[in-house]
Amino acid sequence: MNDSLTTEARSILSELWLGSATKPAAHLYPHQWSWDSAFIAIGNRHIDWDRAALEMVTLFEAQWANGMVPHIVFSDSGETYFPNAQFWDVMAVCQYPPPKPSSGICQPPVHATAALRVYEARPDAEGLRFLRDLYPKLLAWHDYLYRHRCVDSALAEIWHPWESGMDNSPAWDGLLAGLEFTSSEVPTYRRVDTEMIDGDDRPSDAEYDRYAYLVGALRSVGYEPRSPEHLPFRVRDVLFNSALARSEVDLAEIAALIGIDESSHIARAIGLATAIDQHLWNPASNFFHSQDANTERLIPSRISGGLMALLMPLPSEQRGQLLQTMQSAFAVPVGDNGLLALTAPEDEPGFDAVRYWRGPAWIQMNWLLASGLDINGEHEMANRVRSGIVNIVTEAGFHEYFNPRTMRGHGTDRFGWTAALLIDVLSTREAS
Ligand code: 9WN
Repeated sequence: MNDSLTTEARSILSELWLGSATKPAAHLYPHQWSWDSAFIAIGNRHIDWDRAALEMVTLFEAQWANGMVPHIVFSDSGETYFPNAQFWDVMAVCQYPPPKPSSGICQPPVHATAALRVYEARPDAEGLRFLRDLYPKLLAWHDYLYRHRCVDSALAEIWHPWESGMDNSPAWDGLLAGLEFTSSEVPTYRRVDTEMIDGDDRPSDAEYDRYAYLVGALRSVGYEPRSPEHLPFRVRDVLFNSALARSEVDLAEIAALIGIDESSHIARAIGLATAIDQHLWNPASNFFHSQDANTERLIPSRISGGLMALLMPLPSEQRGQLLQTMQSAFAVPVGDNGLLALTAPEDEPGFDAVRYWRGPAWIQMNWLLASGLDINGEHEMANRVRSGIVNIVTEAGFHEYFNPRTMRGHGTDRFGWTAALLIDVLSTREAS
């Protein structure tokens, strides 16, 4: 293993440890985030198994009565973040107040995948106990998504760009521009992110107005809308649904390990994969696109979330077409035999090489991509993506995201999942 890189990654993860969970970054993200915790646990399992397990357990202690796992669980670090717990106000507006102060939305369901990986690092009685305790909670989380988010479709909907994890992706531009609201409908707020890092790396104020408006709309219905009319933003996202399909496959494996019939999980995974193929594949662009659930139209933007359909095995012709799009539009060579996928192609309307989610390469997206390539038997390409991850972190440090053309890091530094997934890539490479 590359010792100095691993030592640095370890010290980042220990700096970010909050006592029972990990914050994604000092100052900019001072609480626990849902999908960050899953990726951080995947890294921590190699260096501190107890922390990896506790990370997941802590996240699920914040699970809502309806099964939702909130995207932020607020810590009492006293640090400033917008939107804070008061802004979400979940304790006051939810029908069943959540167990801990949290946000009122969710993030991509990568948790069963993380739980299985954590177990694999400790496949003994302790590991099985961890799975046995978490299984009913993972099941309730997935049930929530089918019950509340699969509205008139086999595919789950997201109700806020933050739920995609790819917050200001160019894919959401058209929908956000089409929102109709008056300034009095935007709750009062003050951004703090741009006081900490370069505003050129972050979403614009106009986008933040829309994010705040959408939180206000969800808050006004206690975060449990009864009908689509209460939802100005409804998207059937490729990454979100592909992560859910993969998590169902992993939940099936977890079920089998603890002696529970896994067949319902397999059926759900196949149902999702079929729906992704039927509804989100566009043969004209040879790509998977997210769908506006209000109009049932595919969103024209090509973003790296579309590559995550690889998290389920694809038929060979479609796989070949998707990989061709990936290589021609997304892939950038990174150091010795490495490559990384951009979050959007350079000729995509709205592309920006440094603004987050509008072009730069993210480590967790590339880690998911490498997993998907392996699942589809494309091991050589998967290894190139993993080399890209190691090469860019070696060159540029542990940033939140990177411009692979300049080999420079952007956003915040000493970032949690960058450190964790670097450890995972180096450890699994060494083991194989
Ligand atoms: C809002 C924590 C999170 C990530 C998201 C990323 C960013 C938050 C923000 O940071 O979002 O959730 O304030 O910008 O977009 O994917 O989970 O790292």
